Amino acid sequence: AIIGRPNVGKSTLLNALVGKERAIVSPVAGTTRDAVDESITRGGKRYTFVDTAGIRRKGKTHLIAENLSVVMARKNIRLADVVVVLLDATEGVVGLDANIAGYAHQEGRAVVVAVNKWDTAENLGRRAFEQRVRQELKFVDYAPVVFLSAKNSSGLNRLLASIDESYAAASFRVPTGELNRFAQTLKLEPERRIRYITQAGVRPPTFVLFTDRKEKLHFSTERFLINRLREKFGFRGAPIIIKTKWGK
Ligand SMILES: Nc1nc2c(ncn2[C@@H]2O[C@H](COP(=O)(O)OP(=O)(O)OP(=O)(O)O)[C@@H](O)[C@H]2O)c(=O)[nH]1
Ligand SMILES: [Mg+2]
Repeated sequence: AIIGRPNVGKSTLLNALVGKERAIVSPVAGTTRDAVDESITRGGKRYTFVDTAGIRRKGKTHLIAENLSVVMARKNIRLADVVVVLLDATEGVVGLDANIAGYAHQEGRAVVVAVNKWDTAENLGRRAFEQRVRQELKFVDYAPVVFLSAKNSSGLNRLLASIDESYAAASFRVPTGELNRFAQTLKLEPERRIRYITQAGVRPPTFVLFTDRKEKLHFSTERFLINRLREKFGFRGAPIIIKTKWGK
């Protein structure tokens, strides 16, 4: 699913990926109302791309916590194997982009951050822009960042490669024996031992940790563990979920 604010170029990207004018493109924000999908086969793999309505800011009323665009986007996010969070290079990274990345993270999806309209912003420099992305989109620090121009169909191979990579990472399973040998080398908190760890699921990669203390893992300990798992096993593009259990 391609998600993002209105007018960042989601429909243009869908059309570029499928090689035809499937979705309506216009400079008016809010053009796409209903999700449009189209499939292609490439390198023996089938991809179904979903172009979604732009996510708008919450309305002024506080009674309705989420507007319809958010509800619809969340649904498309949940149904997707990989979420492409599309940014507009000409506008930089804004608060709403961070919210949108947050939805993808909360739903446990594999994520790729794609910076569109790079044809008009190349002078900004990739490294500097990626730094902005890292600063503003903290939730998805695991996501690869790619630069593209949907209008010129450039950067699409790199995007597809990142989509593949993130999906593979989200689907990766660490064998239990290897995982436990690795876990025994970690020092979590003083006087807290990992008795046993197992990967209970994929998409998203979910680990269940049995420890000897009847207490939730401290947030920083969880971060530490996630970082070590990433260092050792990759999982680029995928969130990692840790569940803690105790007892024998
Ligand atoms: N320069 C440049 N303009 C682009 C690019 N991609 C899209 N645009 C322009 O951005 C405007 C919005 O494009 P759309 O594809 O309709 O954007 P959208 O995200 O689908 O918008 P909504 O459906 O309203 O949410 C159009 O005028 C496009 O021509 C790009 O890579 N470079
Ligand atoms: Mg659109």
